[in-house]
Amino acid sequence: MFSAITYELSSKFLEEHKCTRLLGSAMSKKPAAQPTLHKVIMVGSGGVGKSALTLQFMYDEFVEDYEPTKADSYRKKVVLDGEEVQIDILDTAGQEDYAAIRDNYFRSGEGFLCVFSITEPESFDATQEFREQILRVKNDENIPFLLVGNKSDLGDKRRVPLDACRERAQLWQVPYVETSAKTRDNVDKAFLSLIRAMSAQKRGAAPSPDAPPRRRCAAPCCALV
Ligand SMILES: Nc1nc2c(ncn2[C@@H]2O[C@H](COP(=O)(O)OP(=O)(O)OP(=O)(O)O)[C@@H](O)[C@H]2O)c(=O)[nH]1
Ligand SMILES: [Mg+2]
Repeated sequence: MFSAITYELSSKFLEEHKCTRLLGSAMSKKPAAQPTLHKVIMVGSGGVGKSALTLQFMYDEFVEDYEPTKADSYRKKVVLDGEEVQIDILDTAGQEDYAAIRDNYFRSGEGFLCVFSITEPESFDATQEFREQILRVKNDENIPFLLVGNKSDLGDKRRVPLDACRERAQLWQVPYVETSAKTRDNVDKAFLSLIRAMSAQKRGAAPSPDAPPRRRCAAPCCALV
């Protein structure tokens, strides 16, 4: 067996003795690094399209039927900026009957897609409560978080003005993106922007250009629309 200690000692020895070819072969025995795991939670009122967005991102398909979710989890590997990462998505229930169990789900989340429907002002209002609950449970104002206005294909039924969405995102210092789970518009962008922010946070690096700077956010930088 090739233990980590053996590996370290032998690489050091070979390096000191300029045995580059042998060093290469010793290095190839290093166990492959596991891809970083990012835990994403879908939150938002019932019927806004959390499951439809998740299924579109996972399997490239749109589900017309509405079947309220209890809680479903998904796993997917993606290559983000040249690095393979693993994403766990927890698709939670928007229906009020399940509100009591949300705290437990939120606790395990490392990043949140907070979804409302641009056709339903009540679902936009509800994002306020979801945000508060997440901040309370996570106790971290800088938790990676994306505000998502879904059903952008239903522009003629729009009842939440774009300015109001941008204003809220600016107030919260989070990015805003409009998606359509039906046409797939901006679906990858929403998930990947969030994952990029989670990655940056884990590395302790500055957030990606997609994410607005914390605490000082000018209006245009908040919108990914
Ligand atoms: N036109 C249109 N319909 C959508 C879109 N996203 C979801 N829907 C429809 O809206 C309904 C509800 O979608 P779901 O994804 O099940 O909603 P949900 O947020 O998961 O709801 P809960 O599981 O109850 O929390 C379904 O009939 C979907 O087909 C969209 O982007 N455009
Ligand atoms: Mg659902």
